[in-house]
Amino acid sequence: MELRGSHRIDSQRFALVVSRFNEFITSKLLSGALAALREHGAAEENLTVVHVPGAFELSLIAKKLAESGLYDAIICLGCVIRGETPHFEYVAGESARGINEAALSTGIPISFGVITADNMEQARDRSGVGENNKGVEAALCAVELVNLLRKLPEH
Ligand code: INI
Repeated sequence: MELRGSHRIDSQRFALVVSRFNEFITSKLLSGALAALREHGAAEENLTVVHVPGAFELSLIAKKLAESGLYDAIICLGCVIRGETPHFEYVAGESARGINEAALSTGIPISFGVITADNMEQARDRSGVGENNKGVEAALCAVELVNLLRKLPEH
């Protein structure tokens, strides 16, 4: 047996949590993610966008949204830049840890669309138009996991 999740969207509901810190970059992640979801069939009423201050706050809100039972997947979007962040390791590390913990404890896919870059140039490169956009990647990852979970054998 081989199982794969497709990128087809029918009635799946998504919440996107996006941080304001480095908004110049995160706004591009958000538009990339929304465009990808719409392209694959998402209806407007099934898309919710929630804004948080920074990448550190993504996981708490993602967890609350996952626990609500209103969403099939959560997409977290943020940008942490090493050059401008003395506590880079804490913010980036805790953001990743918290997001994964929220996914594991709720059983709801929560994708990690957080750029962790050494400088602004790298961050720009990862938030471009099309596939070079971490928001697009995180959105498609969430769709794939929702569809894969639907196929997993029940136990
Ligand atoms: N938050 C980010 O999303 N990216 C950063 O680069 C960043 N820097 O540079 O510090 C950042 N800090 C804020 C952090 O996410 C929290 O909002 C803050 O510490 C309050 O909890």
